[in-house]
Amino acid sequence: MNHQPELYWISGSPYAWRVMLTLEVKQASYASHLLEASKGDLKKPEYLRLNPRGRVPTLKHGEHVLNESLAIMAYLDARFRRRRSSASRRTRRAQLAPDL
Ligand SMILES: N[C@@H](CCC(=O)N[C@@H](CS)C(=O)NCC(=O)O)C(=O)O
Repeated sequence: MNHQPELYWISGSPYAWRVMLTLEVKQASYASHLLEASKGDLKKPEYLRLNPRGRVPTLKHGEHVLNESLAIMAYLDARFRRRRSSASRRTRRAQLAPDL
């Protein structure tokens, strides 16, 4: 799947923060949709179609729509491999093949 994940969130939500942290750890680029609860964004019909409970976070990835931060984190962990830095790749290669 080539779609970029889309994250729906509101400012100050620790549930959204932990999903954002997971995306950062995975170095996954994503589209950010900052909603405003005070403007009623969470109760608008187009958002309720993504999350009938009218809460954040919601992650949309292609045809998959996920609610509940822990479920989203588990999904991201399964779908996105963490990219290794070139330094850690060199260390790993040295451990596996010290003569190279
Ligand atoms: N169990 C949910 C909790 C989500 C939740 O409570 N989100 C709050 C923000 S921290 C929310 O959307 N509140 C808006 C509302 O209840 O209207 C999760 O882990 O994702």
